[in-house]
Amino acid sequence: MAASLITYTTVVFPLHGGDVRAPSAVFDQIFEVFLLLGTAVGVVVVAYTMYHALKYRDDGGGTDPYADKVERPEMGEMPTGGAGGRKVFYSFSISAVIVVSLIAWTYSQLLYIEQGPDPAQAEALEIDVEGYRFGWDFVYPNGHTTNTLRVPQDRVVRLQVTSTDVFHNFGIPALRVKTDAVPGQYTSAWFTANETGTYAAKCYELCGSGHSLMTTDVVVMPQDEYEEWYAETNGTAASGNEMDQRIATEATALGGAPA
Ligand SMILES: [Cu+2]
Repeated sequence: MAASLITYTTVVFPLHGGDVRAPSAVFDQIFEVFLLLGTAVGVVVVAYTMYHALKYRDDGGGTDPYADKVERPEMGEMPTGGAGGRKVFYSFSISAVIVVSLIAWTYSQLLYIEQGPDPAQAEALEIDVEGYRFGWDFVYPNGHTTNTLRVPQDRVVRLQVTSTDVFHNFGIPALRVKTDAVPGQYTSAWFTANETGTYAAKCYELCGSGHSLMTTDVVVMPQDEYEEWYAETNGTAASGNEMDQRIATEATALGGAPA
């Protein structure tokens, strides 16, 4: 029973990406780690400075209460003390350990973003993205082309991004996706959205007068709704509305009247 249930689940949802760590989670974690560490270092440094500024402050009496306890550096000579360089050694080595670990960890996280999850673990939905002045075409595996990116929830989506005219840059800020759209070549990006909803995709490369209008919707749908929608796509053109919209945009861009 359990085995057949697993087989059934695998057959019905062969491409489940809900367990895959989403790029948004990765970037959020990098941000949190840097924020926490930066705050901790800031607190230590400021507290240490304040403590000593208070402790060794001029009390106005004209006398130095620490005169016989500490050796004051004279003008032109190197300060002594610091326990034979131990303090310098500790602060250098602790800083080095923190910085090197941060670099190594961040790099490993970015490698994951670069490579994407193991394809054997989560088979991806492949969508071609074509930027043009001024809009986006999304081409599905069956050939269906649309201006609104619809994707299922909890599934790895791999984008192959290109441009049909000038340089563009495709980005979905909420899902932490961003990659160049360069004519004549494909760049790839991937994401997985764990929550349904409508997100915004934008162009991030100044590409002409309509650049700021080069925004479209990314609709993350529940898996079954997505399957239903996808089954109804005829495998060729966009739905009437979307195609009309695109023709209108292009006609406006060319300076003519909408077709
Ligand atoms: Cu653009």
